[in-house]
Amino acid sequence: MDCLFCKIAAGEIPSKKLYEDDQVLAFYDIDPQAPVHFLVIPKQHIPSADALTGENSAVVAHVFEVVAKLAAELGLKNGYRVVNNCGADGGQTVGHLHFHVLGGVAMGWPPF
Ligand code: IU
Repeated sequence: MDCLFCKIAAGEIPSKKLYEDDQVLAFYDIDPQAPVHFLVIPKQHIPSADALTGENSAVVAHVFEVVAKLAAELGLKNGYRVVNNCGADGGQTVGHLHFHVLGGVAMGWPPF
């Protein structure tokens, strides 16, 4: 399958890795939008949040456990934002489920 994040998960394309286990990989975003900006992806190819089902959604809970662990390790004591862009209107550009974690600055809301 020609999927960039599958290739990163498989180690075929290098990434600035933060954490890895059998289910997920976390790595720094190549185009950071905050002082701290990393992505957490399932290793399994799931195209987007729209493709989550009872069969494959357990990994999302694990993603959030890893987010909490990494945020603590990176010292994001004041909080952070977790973003999933889903589909064209959501701004998704890479067709493999991923969660952005942004921190190190106070963010506003709404985001547009
Ligand atoms: P999006 O939610 O699909 O728009 O986010 C894709 C992200 O993947 C985006 O922030 C890119 O900077 C990031 N990214 C990356 O970290 N490494 C890459 O090789 C490519 C995109 I292409």
